[in-house]
Amino acid sequence: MAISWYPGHMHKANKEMAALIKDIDVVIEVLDARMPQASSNPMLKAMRKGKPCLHVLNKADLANPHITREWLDYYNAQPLAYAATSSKEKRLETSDVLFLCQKLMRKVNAAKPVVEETVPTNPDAAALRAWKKQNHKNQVLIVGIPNVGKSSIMNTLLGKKIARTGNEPAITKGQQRVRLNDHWFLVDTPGVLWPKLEDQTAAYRLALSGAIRATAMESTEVAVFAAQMLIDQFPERLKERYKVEELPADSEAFLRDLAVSRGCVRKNKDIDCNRVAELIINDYRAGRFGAMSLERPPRPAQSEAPQ
Ligand SMILES: Nc1nc2c(ncn2[C@@H]2O[C@H](COP(=O)(O)OP(=O)(O)OP(=O)(O)O)[C@@H](O)[C@H]2O)c(=O)[nH]1
Ligand SMILES: [Mg+2]
Repeated sequence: MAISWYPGHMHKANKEMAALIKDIDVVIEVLDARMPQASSNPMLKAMRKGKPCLHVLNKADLANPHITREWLDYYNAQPLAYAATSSKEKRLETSDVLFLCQKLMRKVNAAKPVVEETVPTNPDAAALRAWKKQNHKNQVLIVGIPNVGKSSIMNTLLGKKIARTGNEPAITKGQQRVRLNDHWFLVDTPGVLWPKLEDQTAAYRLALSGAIRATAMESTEVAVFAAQMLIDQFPERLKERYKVEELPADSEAFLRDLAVSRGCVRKNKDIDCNRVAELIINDYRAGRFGAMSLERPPRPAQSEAPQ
């Protein structure tokens, strides 16, 4: 079954974000550190064009730190962008975010053509302009896919629990604007996906991460995807977690064996496919296979590679 989840509330949230973005100074794009590419929303990318962006690789505790470093270098090399990590153990610091946002705004201003200020002849207009300049509040928009940790980051930055968080997608229902300090405001937004998830491998990664509502995916298919990915890329972690000596090459055979060994069997001895699917999906989401990254940043084209 092709995975797709774009309910009405996301369409509405996207429209509201598009309307707001012109008044935004910096966009914080929260990404899943295990899968920054799959969790980067192409619609948001198009929407924020020209706006400086701080890419936050969240849930870094669940990703391979060496690969996360590669992603940081990848984003830091992009124009009008910086990157930072945030994890359960080491949350993003407010001072770091303010420092990076200010650096981004200086970059934007440096890139702007110098325009001679026209002196308004009307003294009221001059006063209004000066007042507006003095009282301009910078706004940071926090965006990202569902369940990636946007509201958790906002709460950390504010030092108190203002936004509701939870381990399921679509917890945040509407925009929430709060004051960070005298000069900066933060706007939390509902998690959004895009109408068609063209890359279905990426869609399965998103489903496995918890970005897709359970009713919009077939958990048994996501479990088969997870098992195959673990057999192919992390076989030792899989053996260690479930205490098995040998792995079958086939993910469905693996899940059948796992169901039997973990008691995911009905009274009539049939395998309880949903229970075993939940088991492996929850183990992945909780990081019980250890920290693992599913994606590496794209390599620079041959001609751009350093000699
Ligand atoms: N392991 C880990 N979990 C995290 C981290 N940050 C947030 N979480 C968990 O991720 C889940 C989702 O967090 P939220 O902050 O509600 O995510 P959100 O992006 O606001 O979600 P929506 O509002 O539903 O789009 C919660 O269970 C958090 O505890 C992190 O750095 N590491
Ligand atoms: Mg939220």
